[in-house]
Amino acid sequence: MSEVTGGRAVVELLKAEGVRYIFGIVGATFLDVLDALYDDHGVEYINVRHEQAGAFMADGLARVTGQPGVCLVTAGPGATNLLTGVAAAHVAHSPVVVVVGGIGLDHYGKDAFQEYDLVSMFRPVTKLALQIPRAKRIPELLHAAFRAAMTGRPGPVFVEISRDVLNDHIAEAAAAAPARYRATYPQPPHPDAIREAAGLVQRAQRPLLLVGGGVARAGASDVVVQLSERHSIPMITAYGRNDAVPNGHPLYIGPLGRAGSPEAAAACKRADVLLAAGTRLGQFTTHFDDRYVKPETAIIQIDVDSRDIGRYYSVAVGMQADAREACVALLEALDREHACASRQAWRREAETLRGQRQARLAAEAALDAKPMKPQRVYAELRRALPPDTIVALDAGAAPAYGYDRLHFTQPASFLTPLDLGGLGFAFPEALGAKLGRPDRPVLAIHGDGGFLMNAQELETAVRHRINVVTLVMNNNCWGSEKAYQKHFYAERYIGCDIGNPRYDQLARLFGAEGYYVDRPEDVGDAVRAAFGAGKPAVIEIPIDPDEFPTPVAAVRDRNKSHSNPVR
Ligand SMILES: Cc1ncc(C[n+]2csc(CCOP(=O)(O)OP(=O)(O)O)c2C)c(N)n1
Ligand SMILES: [Mg+2]
Repeated sequence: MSEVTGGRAVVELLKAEGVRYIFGIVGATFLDVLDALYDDHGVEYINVRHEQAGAFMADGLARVTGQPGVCLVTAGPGATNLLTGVAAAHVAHSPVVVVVGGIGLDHYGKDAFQEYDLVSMFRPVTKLALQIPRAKRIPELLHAAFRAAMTGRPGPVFVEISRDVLNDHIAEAAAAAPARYRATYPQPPHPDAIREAAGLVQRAQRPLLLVGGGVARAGASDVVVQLSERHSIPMITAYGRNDAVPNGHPLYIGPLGRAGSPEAAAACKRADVLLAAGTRLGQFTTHFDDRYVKPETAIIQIDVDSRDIGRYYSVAVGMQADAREACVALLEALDREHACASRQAWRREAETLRGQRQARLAAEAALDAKPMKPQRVYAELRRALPPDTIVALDAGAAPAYGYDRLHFTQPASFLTPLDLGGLGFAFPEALGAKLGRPDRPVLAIHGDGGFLMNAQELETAVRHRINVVTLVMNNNCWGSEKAYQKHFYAERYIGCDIGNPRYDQLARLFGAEGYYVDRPEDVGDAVRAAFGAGKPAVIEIPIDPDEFPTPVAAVRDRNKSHSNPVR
């Protein structure tokens, strides 16, 4: 029987999962995997300039495709550099699969060169972290990793394989198709839960759909829209999940949460039944208190993971199920047995709130301050961006205005750092997203501080021809944090002001395209030119350095809460 190296076996297993790209930086511990790619162009190694960016890329690809995003890096610093990106995947429930080439087997336990307990380091940010001790166990344990990453609520996994194990040989065997070793069908809801939920919705006077990332992941947006239309249930979205339903729909009010829309918050306060679909009701959506979600509101919570059902708010019905399966069943139950009232007054109320939001945002198109207000930048973007654009938004004050100001027409379009809130996320995330969806325009939105954290990936983008457009709103400061010192520390600014190169010029030095825009009427043209440039492009826009929203939560009690609504 013929044999293959452990490295080749890893490649075959990745290919059986449909993996097209692997992100990382070359290292001596996994050359047997790389060598297997030399003649095999089914998988491309995207050699990045910092492993953190590679992890964000894998996350971006996984978020827009639902497929595994794979990183392959070396032991020690190669792996530790990944941690922040893997944490981003963890909060986003992204199936990122980390493979680390480990040190030689003889050196484990000796504090050898680049030896760290990586399994322990990665355990808190993954669903499963393990070592593969022998070559013959590579198929079994990689299957375990993919099973964990891709089933239930997805998430990242970590696999360390010693260089000796990768170099060893195992019997050649065809890699099994995913359906042979893991569940590939979605989880249906319990019929009793559907009956109870349908009864509650039917009796409600002001039911409201709060739509989360689980809906987009389950491909349930269309069913949610049908539920909304057929049974007069207006829609709002969870924080950073604006793309879960088409924003142009007349029953969509806006996004709930910290930098979300006040109109969505008003609707949430009025709801008597909240149908929370595919959302864990996390901190940025709800603040974990009763400012939006009222104690008298009955909550129906649908989540594929029982861990978060009823965790922050007690529920009237807790339903563990795939969001699409649950919404289809609920729709059928409501259509069949529970003729809902037309709820004309509630529909009108929702439409009025939607109209108020649209008018508020439209008025920002008239802001003509120089340097520009970030709000005006978003008004121009709404006009210029193709409707199918994927947007990756960084942390920071200027990016955060986007939570309420960007419009989406389809799922898997809005990539945000979510509960990680990490800077430097958006540009590499956008690069991964573009590899996953080359057919769609992809835009990264950054402040000046966050962009320079991973700007080195301009070189990767140019070399691999990943044509993403990046917009940098430059206020020469760490604005989101400066806001605290402005409002609560009597403008005693420390650690907040920074200097920057001209980012349009920096982009050109890397071989990308660069634009500098300081007049609002030129934003649209620059965006269109950048998307047509045929290479990666950066647009720098100087913005008003004094425009920071007040950190609202902190105003209530500076000593108790330092949370910033726009971070
Ligand atoms: C990796 C990381 N380091 C630090 C922070 C804390 N932080 C949050 S927002 C922010 C300022 C961001 O500045 P910039 O990217 O220029 O955007 P701006 O707020 O100025 O619009 C900082 C330092 C963070 N969220 N992530
Ligand atoms: Mg800034």
